[in-house]
Amino acid sequence: MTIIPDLHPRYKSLMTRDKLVAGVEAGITSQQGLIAHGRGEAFDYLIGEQTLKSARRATEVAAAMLLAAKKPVLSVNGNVAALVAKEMVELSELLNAPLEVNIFYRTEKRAKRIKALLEKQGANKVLGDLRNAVIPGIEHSRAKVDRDGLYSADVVLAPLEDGDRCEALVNMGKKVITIDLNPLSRTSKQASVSIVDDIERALQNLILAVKEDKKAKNDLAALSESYDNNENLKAVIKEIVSRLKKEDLR
Ligand code: PTJ
Repeated sequence: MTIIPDLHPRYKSLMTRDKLVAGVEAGITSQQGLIAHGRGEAFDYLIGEQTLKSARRATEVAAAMLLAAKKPVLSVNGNVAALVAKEMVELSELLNAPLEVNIFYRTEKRAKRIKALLEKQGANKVLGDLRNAVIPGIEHSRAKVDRDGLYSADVVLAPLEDGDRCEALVNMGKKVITIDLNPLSRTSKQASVSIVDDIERALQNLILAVKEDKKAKNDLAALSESYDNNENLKAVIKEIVSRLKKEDLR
């Protein structure tokens, strides 16, 4: 791992890159995951590396939806495992929801390593081994999931998800919550709730929102019923544009 001085102006971003490189070296993250992260970073620059108001709103709705779910399931891929394994385990405990390893560039070795990492962080229910059910409408190997997990879930948290699979899950009648820095991605447009934020910031905020909702006993149904994802994505773009207009480019 590179030694990065903590006074470096890009300290946080460089540390995150190092976590992903370590993920690749440990056989947890795919090489393509590094490229995907680069795309995310570019959007984070436009956003100003902060949580937008619209992302906060989506996060609050996501928390309410997950708490009101009968069978929530949290999907984990190689980037998510490298960056927020501990937080995904905490969220899974708070919601009493299983984690399911579900990866795009599938190898059995990588899936096993992700599962082992989650268990090392304290997870006691990690699905994704059985893959005894198929999501209709997508090509076979990516369609395989656990019958007791993603297949039968009513609400799915699928961060950094691929657009086709997001659409297929929505077509099955599920509510899909995604975390994706690109507000224009197919995933962001297909999802029921798109949190346009960095995965590390989003997970921290989501955990806080779930804890607050649990304490406050808010009207969870009302929170998510009044939400329109398309309108919220438009609000994201407005916030980005108005930020860029104010940016001093000299
Ligand atoms: O581990 P695997 O095999 O499941 O592969 C995982 C990746 C992410 C490589 C795979 O799902 C993939 O190729 O994803 P895409 O289609 O490139 O989409 C990833 C999306 O996540 C892009 O729209 C990025 O902008 C976004 N993204 C990347 N890094 C972050 C992010 N969003 C939030 N936080 C990030 N740190």
